Formats: sequence, C-alpha cells, structure tokens
Amino acid sequence: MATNAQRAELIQCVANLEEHTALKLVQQRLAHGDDPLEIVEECQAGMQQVGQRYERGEYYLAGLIMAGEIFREVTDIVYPLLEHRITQQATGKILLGTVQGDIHDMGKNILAMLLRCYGFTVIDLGVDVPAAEFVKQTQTHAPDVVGISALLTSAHATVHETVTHLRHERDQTGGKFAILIGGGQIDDQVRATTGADYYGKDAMAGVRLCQHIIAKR
Ligand code: B12
Repeated sequence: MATNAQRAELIQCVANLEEHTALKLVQQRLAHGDDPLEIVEECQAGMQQVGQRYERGEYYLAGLIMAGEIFREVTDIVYPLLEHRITQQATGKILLGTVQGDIHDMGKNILAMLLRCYGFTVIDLGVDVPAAEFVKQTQTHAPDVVGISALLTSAHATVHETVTHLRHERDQTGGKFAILIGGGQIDDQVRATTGADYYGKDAMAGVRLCQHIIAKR
C-alpha cells in the first residue's frame, strides 16, 4: 500500500512531465503490489495539473502532448494487469465514442478497458465521431448503452446534437439504448441541457451506471 508521499510524488512527476521518473515509479509501485487503478487515478490527477499549468500559460501545446504520451505509456504498462484482474460473464453491449471536434481519447479508453474487465462487449468508434455515425452504429449493433465522451467545452454543442439525433432514432425505432455522457467539464447540468439519460463523473462511475441500466431491464 503506497504512502501519501509516494502518491504525491507520482502526481508531481506527471505534472512536471518527468517521463522517465514517472514510469520508474509506476513500475516500482506495481512491483510492490499497489492497485493499478489507483496508479491510473494518480496519473490522472497529474494530468489535471498539466491542464491547469497550460491554462496559466506555464505549459504550451507541447506540454499537453507530452502529458498525453506519458499517460499512454503508463496505461500500456497497467492495462494488461487490469485485464487479468476481473473477468465476469458478458453483461451487455456498449457503444462508445468521442464526439466530433474532440480528439481526446484517454478517458474513453479507460472506460472501454474497465467495461471489458467487467464483462461488457464494447464497440469503440474512436474520436471525432459525427452524430450521424453514432446513429448509424446503433442500427448496426443494437447496443444497451451509448457512451459519449467530450473533454472540450466547445464540444458540448456537439454532445447536444449527438444526443438529440440519438433520442430521435430511439423514438422512431423503439430502440432500448440508454445515453450516457462523461468527460472533462461534463456534469449533471450538461446532462440535463443535452437531454442525455445519465452522466458519469469517471470511468468507474460509468461502469456502475452501465451495470445499473442493464440490471433495470
Ligand atoms: C492530454 C491532453 C491533450 C492531448 C490529448 C491526447 C489524447 N490522445 O487524448 C492533446 C495534446 C491531443 C490535446 C489537445 C487539445 N487540448 Co487537451 N488536454 C489534455 C489534458 C492535459 C489531459 C486529458 C486526459 O487525457 N486526462 C486523463 C483522462 C483519464 O481523464 P479524462 O479524459 O477526464 O477521463 C476521465 C473522466 O473524465 C471520465 N470520462 C471520460 N470520458 C467519459 C465518457 C463517459 C461516457 C463516462 C461515463 C466517463 C468518461 O472517465 C475518465 C477516467 O476516469 C487535459 C487537462 C485535463 N484537465 O483533463 C487537456 C484539456 C482537456 N485540453 C484542452 C485544450 C484547450 C486542448 C486543445 C484545444 C489545445 C490546442 N490549443 O490545440 C486541443 C484540442 C484538440 C481537439 N480537437 O480535441 C483543455 C480543454 C479546456 C476546455 N474546457 O475546453 C484542457 C482541459 C486543458 C486546459 N485546462 O486548458 N489535449
């Protein structure tokens, strides 16, 4: 079990874009049997600090790119460990994607990975997905849940457009899928404005909501 100082050190390394030290700490922590999911959460906290420094003009776009690269390397180490941890019976089908105009995908990828760990079948449409593509893929796959990710505030209008198209499709065809949104600045107010059914504050909340939606059927 990591100490608070060890947690803070990893968060600071990611925030300071110290790639080699961050990866070394991750390896050490895993070797000591620390929870891979906690390690991912700490790196996420480091990424938030990177975002704040970018907002304050202390980092430029290169800083965001570097942070993205560190996070990807961490997940490359951690994912295989998580995948072997939880295996349950298939519980439902989830269609996932990041909305058009937004190319952030690491949060969505964590959600996809955790959903698979919990036995869900995930169809990942990737990033920059137009509303019409979400609709088309619901026709092809008949999912139980459509999960929409967006990190940019400027993409909230596209979230709204995507949800509106999906709701229309659901009304027209009697489709049963629920619409779940999450990522960045999305909160329950954005959920209400866009007309989505559910909002998940993080990937684990997303998994719990998918379980809840399917259990209700
Ligand atoms: C890395 C990064 C990038 C990388 C992305 C690489 C990649 N492959 O994703 C790159 C360099 C490409 C990038 C580009 C840009 N970025 Co950027 N980026 C970030 C940064 C630092 C980290 C994001 C991240 O991956 N976090 C880690 C993951 C795990 O966290 P997460 O995405 O939030 O996901 C968690 C939850 O939100 C949730 N979740 C996510 N999706 C979903 C979906 C569902 C259904 C559910 C239930 C839950 C859920 O679960 C996840 C795990 O718990 C953030 C800072 C921040 N505070 O987030 C800025 C940030 C998001 N970026 C920002 C900006 C401005 C940009 C650019 C416009 C910069 C520019 N001038 O070009 C471009 C936009 C490009 C585009 N069109 O999308 C701003 C957005 C501000 C705003 N409010 O709109 C931020 C907040 C930085 C800041 N503070 O200014 N970025």
